[in-house]
Amino acid sequence: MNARLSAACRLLPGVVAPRYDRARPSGIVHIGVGAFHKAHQAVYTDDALARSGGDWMITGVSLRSSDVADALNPQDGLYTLLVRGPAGVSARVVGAIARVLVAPQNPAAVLEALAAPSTRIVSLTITEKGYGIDPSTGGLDRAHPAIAADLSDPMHPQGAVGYLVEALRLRRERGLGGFTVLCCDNLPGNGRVVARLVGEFARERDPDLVQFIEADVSFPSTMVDRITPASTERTFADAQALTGCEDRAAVETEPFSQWIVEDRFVAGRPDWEAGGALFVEDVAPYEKMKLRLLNGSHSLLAYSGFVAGHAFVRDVMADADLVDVVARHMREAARTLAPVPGVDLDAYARDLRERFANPAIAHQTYQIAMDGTQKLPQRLLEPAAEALEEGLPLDSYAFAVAAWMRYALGRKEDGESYALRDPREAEIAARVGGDASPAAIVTTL
Ligand code: CS2
Repeated sequence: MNARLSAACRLLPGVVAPRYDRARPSGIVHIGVGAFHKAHQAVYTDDALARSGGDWMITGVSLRSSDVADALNPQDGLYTLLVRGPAGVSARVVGAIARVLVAPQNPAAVLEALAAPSTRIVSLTITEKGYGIDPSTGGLDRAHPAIAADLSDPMHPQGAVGYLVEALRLRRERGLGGFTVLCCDNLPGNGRVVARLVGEFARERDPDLVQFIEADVSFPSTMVDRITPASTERTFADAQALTGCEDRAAVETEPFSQWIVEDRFVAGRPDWEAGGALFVEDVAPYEKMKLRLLNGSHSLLAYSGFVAGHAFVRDVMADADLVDVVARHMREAARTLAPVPGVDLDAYARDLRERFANPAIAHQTYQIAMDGTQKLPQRLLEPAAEALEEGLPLDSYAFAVAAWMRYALGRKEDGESYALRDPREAEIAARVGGDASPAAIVTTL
């Protein structure tokens, strides 16, 4: 039997692994250490540490489950990154994550990590629903479970915004500076969104804290992109075969990777250019392009593909009818965009279709279909509203939203039911549960 991956496990010859000093302090606390973080920001940080060093190891935080910590901590934070392209698979071991803390098990350790003098960046991938955004105002949703709990007991936070504000209060009390908050979720103006939530939450607590945040904390927006399916037993088996070490924390992803970041860091940052990150003044045009062309088409093909019986994105891309629908959507969505610096949108759309069709990546339509109520507004409804205003065709948005509505019924053609996996699932089920007609479903949703 192979030894478990750790600093002590002997890797097969040729496997790239960290050679920098992993005992250096953590400059980054990352909240939401899922597969996407491990295939994206942690890899850029691994590259930065390898090229330029610095005190930029990552302390991971899980706000809910202990699964990632249980897999990564026994491996000294090491894991295999499998990159699957049409031509084959490659493996490398990533070392940027020092350890993972589980907030419900040890909330004090999480606050101490966030308030540590060495912490200079707090990054987040907690998905759209993790923030507590009121969709009608863009501000704080006081009815969001974590926001409500944290407003009533702010010194014992449970959610990301509550943790950020309590950590900043501690830093100010201790005479420390602030940190950069780096939201890496697929939300338009993601930095601004989080700045507003943190500001509104802090105002409830202490006006002086608001001043401290305005002066000492920055919230750059970012566009992040790398298709990362959930790991499976096959991921773990392939990682072991390629590295020689058993790895229960391996992740797999595509060759493509993109990170565009606004360069506003109050306390420095790693040399993420080493991994190919691009630093710009204004990330908005790139963000819109990605949300509308990639994520909008993804949602369209996930709902229509799932209800048509396709398990994976690549299967949808092999369905001649749906491929045309996806191509049309990209064309229509591109018409809502202003020119994007340095990007040829036709080539971008063509590359996207190639990425979706990657035969080596098994990306479940059901994974992308998750949390539709949190994703549709920025992916489909905003561009649709703009298209309406401009007199552009609406067919593609209508089709995509109709596919979501069909999906939201929660049962397949043969009657088999499935969970929507959406924070508003109960509300949706209560509305469309009966024998409603299509017209009634459209009205109610
Ligand atoms: C996908 C994204 O699951 C989803 O909703 O659209 O996770 C997508 O794969 C990434 O944004 C790609 O960068």
